[in-house]
Amino acid sequence: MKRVMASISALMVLAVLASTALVPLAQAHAEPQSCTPAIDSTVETAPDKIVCTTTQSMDPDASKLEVFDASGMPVDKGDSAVDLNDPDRKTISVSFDTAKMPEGVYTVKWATLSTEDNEAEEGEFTFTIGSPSGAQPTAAATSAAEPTATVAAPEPTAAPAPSAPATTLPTTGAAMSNLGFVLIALIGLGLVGFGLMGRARR
Ligand SMILES: [Cu+2]
Repeated sequence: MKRVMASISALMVLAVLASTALVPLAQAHAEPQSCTPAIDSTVETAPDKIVCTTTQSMDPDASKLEVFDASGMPVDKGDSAVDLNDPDRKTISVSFDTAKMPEGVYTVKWATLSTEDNEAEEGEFTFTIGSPSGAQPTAAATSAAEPTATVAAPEPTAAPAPSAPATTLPTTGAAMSNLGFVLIALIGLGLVGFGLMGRARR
């Protein structure tokens, strides 16, 4: 009987390890994965566009990028489009009116509809135009002095809010797929347990 218990607890440990290993496999909607300019990066001059690849395929009619300066003014040309030349539909871009883009922090707001799991998701990230160190605080201070600063003020607080569901939702998804796995593992466990008990009785 001791051996049976030992086998069962060993299997339990295996089940837990296996379900933990599955977590990274749970993809999180059609979220920007890598962009040019890169998410949170600092570039020296205004790029003529931003291009992002996403974790899942997008519905071209329900996915877009919009880019705003620190005062909340749009700086993109409103031509956001999913690249139809990418058969995976995982590339999206929007071009910039670079005349509107001095040094400063720019917010990219994205909204996507995944054609893989039919889930809509949105969020935002920033990139900065300026010299790699020191220039950003100056740029921020300059725009803060403008009367439009009140519009810009909610921006930083708004940033964590949209990303909060983004981090919670995949976790729920992962938890659910783990639950499924754990159930299967438990059923397997029960079968093995019965088998061992049967053998032990003989
Ligand atoms: Cu999803």
